[in-house]
Amino acid sequence: MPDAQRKTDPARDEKDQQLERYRTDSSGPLTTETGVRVEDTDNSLKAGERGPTILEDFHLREKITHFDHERIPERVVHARGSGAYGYFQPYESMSRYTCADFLSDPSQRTPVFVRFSTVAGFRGSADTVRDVRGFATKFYTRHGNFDLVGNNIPVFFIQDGIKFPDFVHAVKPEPHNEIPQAQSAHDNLWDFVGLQPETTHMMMWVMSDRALPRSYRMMQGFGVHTFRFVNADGVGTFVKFHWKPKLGTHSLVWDETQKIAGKDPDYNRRDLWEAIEKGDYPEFELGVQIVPESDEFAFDFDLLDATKIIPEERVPVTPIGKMVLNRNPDNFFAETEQVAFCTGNIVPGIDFTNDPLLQARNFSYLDTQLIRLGGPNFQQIPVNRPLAEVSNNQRDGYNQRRVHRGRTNYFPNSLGGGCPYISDDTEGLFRHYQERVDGHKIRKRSDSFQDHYSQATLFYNSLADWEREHMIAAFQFELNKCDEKSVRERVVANLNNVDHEMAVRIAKGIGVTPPEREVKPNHGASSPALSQANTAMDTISTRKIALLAADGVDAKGVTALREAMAAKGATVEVLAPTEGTVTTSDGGTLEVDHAINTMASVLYDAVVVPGGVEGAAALAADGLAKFYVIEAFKHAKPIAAMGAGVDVIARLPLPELRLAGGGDGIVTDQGVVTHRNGDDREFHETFASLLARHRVWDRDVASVPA
Ligand code: HDE
Repeated sequence: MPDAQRKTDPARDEKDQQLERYRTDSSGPLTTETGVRVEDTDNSLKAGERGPTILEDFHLREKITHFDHERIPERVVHARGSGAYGYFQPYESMSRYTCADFLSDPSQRTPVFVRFSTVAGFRGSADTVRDVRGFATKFYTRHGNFDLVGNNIPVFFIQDGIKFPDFVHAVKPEPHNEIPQAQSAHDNLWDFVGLQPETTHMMMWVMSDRALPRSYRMMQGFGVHTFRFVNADGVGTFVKFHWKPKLGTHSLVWDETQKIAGKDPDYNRRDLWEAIEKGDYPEFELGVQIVPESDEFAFDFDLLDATKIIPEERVPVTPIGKMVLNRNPDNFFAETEQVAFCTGNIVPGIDFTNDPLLQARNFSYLDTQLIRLGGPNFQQIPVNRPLAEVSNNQRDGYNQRRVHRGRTNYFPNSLGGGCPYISDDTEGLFRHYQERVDGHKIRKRSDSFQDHYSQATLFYNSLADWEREHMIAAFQFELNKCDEKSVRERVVANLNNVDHEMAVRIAKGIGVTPPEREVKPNHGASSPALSQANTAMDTISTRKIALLAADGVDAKGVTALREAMAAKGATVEVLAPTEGTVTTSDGGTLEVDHAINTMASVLYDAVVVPGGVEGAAALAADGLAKFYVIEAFKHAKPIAAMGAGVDVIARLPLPELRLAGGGDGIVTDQGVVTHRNGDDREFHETFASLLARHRVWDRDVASVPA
């Protein structure tokens, strides 16, 4: 929403209104930070026109000093990210399980800020690397901020937070030469993985397509840990949080991600920003898996072990509300960079469990903000400020923005009227869940955390054939990047515990002797909910289609396709040799959206070759245009061709395809839909249904050059 419009919009939520107090626009004459107007900001104060600069130049000193201090330390993990505001609204009251206010009233909207991120790369690294994605949500509830700091993968690399520095050191660039950037494909990571079998389940997910999301709007989110709901009677229930994207969970392919990293390193960031600017607001449904405390030991894994999921077939995910992201931040640094998520930020009705990963996180996030944001007052930064009233005796410190009045800053006091006081009012009061704890102090992993393989096998068994192929190729790619043979061997030996046949295939692709024997038979169980083949595939909303055009293009077919796709929420962009317009076969003009060489097929979900004899002939002679189609084919994207555009496809070095001839109607083969008459509703529907399925996985792409 444009700024001016937003300021007058009555629907602005409370967080937006609160932020309004801090927004500032550039206006008026240029001044120093102390409000003194300056006459010149291009020339420093010098002793003579060609003389030395004088120390007295307060404007120069202030300007340069401020600039010198513009950077803050980037996040030690999740440095690269993008954020947006929105709201959360529950479907019905959850008061049976939790007294959380923001889950109690279906008419209540709670403002949120969400930050999506990659983990390993530095702040300026590319978006489309193979990595877990962070999915952190700050709910500005009436009873304080609740931060649900999750990932797009439901399990984690390690079981105990004390291993986190080791894991992060291993995955980050190697310390001697700071190579490679934002890549897990290097010796150190796989050395750690091979020696630390608890990473196995998570590594299966990271090698799957989950680590290559098409969009932040098309990935799931998970709280990962088992949390606790606590109701007004103090009764606790275990919960796992799930976010499900309305647009389905879809991924890119590996070759594509690597190319996008060069063509558009901001791919996911841009996608999120543009969708919100256009009014295509990303939507996610929040669901919970609810486990009564009496079932704490009913599973063959430990609920406190963050390397495990609760299969959805065992405990279904109950949808409890939806989140809509509808506003981009005004300033990246002020909001997205300075937002401070802390797992310790919980509200009445929600509590922790003894998951040792979660317990360590509760320490780490607060600690990291102190160094990152320069002291203990970071909750006063506008994006972090709660909407709930804040009142306590915490005082002073770097960047204190409050002007506390009065003479008392201690509790109890009588001189300050006893304020702030502890109230008897139970509304919005946080009470710790009264869990009985009894044990010896001991540094030991529970035996119930020792099975590192059953769920890795479950995940493998649950994948569709194409997902397995992608995962095996990913293991091979990453391990082939490891120079040390012993590292590759150890990883293969470990994977043999997951599935023998898989380990043999991976070994064969990385120059390692395949394991001879199966360690234990694959248990054969699967969980369909884990496969992306079973995600929502009923919409093409916000998908981007590249339409290649040259002078002589058939305008009628283009317009009809464009309108049909727009009606379903997708966008068709016209790419031509230059910006401006192309001449259509009927003598008109067609606006060009982008010069073909500034984009690439990897930045689109599908490619269309339109009709028009002259236009098609020009495309057939244009190497760049031809490459769009070949590459889209390689990446399993739907392709459509109309009229003479079909002849362009026919001449490309693609596997044998059935294409529409003169007398044929619509012909679809391997996701390539062709029709001699493009202006046809059924043709559009066929193309749209291919696009809704995201990719055409049963296509033969191995021999296609790209
Ligand atoms: Fe984090 N993690 N983490 N993490 N994490 C951080 O906090 C940490 C873990 C996650 O957009 C840091 O503010 C430890 C699991 C997200 O600002 C730091 C452990 C999950 C974000 C930190 C974990 C996450 C972070 C770095 C193991 C998914 C980005 C900067 C005990 C459930 C939040 C910061 C944002 C960020 C520590 C494990 C998700 C250092 C010690 C498990 C989404 O505090």
